[in-house]
Amino acid sequence: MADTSGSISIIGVPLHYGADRSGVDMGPNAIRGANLGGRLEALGLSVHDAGDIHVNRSLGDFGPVSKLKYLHEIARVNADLAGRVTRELEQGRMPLVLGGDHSIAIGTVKGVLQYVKRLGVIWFDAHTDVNTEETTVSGNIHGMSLAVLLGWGHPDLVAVAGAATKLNPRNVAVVGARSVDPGERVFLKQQGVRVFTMHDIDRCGMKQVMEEALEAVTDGTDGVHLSLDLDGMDPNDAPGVGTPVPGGMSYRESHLAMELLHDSGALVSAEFVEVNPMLDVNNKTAAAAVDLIASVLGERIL
Ligand code: HAR
Ligand code: MN
Ligand code: MN
Ligand code: MN
Repeated sequence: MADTSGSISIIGVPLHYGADRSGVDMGPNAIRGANLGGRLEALGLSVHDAGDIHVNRSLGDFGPVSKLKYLHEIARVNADLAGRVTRELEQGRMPLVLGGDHSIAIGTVKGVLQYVKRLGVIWFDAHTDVNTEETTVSGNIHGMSLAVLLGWGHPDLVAVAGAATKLNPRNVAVVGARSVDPGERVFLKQQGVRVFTMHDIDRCGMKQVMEEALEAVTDGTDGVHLSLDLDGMDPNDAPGVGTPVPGGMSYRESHLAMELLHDSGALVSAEFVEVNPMLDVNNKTAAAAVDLIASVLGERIL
């Protein structure tokens, strides 16, 4: 596997259809605008901005057409994204994907899986995103992306980058969960996905939780992807998200999680999603995203 540690490729995905709420499509530029490039260059990294994946902007006029809202455009954007992510890895660059809503994890992770076959995933989120067409109440695909990555969901989504391209549930760890739908609970148990809830973080602390999560995602894998939904953080620290849930991970806990993930040496790719500048307060959430990105890529206080 190529060493991508010194070279980063930023890929923006201005997609909001998976959340069916506008604003989150402006996430990539809000994160770039919070001095992302400068912070990464200060770490001695070589930064390449690959620009944005094209999203058809006019669909909003027609509204969602199926139970899974905007299924076709979401599948198309994710197929495009998967190809781009694979190419960046092949060229020796670490993909850093900026959302957009969390449905883009389908493209990012499937793109990484083309290159790193045995991949672990840390899913930092208030939610577990394992709904399917059968269990979803909202019809929003951002609540289904992890299920799709495990091979479950609408065939058009599972087919992105090939239906055989999927994660091993043993190597997936959700961190920060506090809003899980009844159908998701059943699915998580059946699949055997490790879920570290806020209760676990309260009781054992982030250090122990991350140690256990890292053990699961590095066991028999060749690399780890970070899928970080900003709503995993507490809404006081990250107010600019579409589906805030109280009682989340603090700014410091989130930082510690990033630092421990960096120190594992296993990170091969990352994505930061669900930043909605229209709901943000003084760009606090975009700035927090940049702080966490810098941390997971090696920034330290001293
Ligand atoms: N579980 C709910 C649903 O399926 C809420 C989805 C949460 N939204 C996200 N994903 N931001 O983490 O609609
Ligand atoms: Mn390029
Ligand atoms: Mn999510
Ligand atoms: Mn979420």
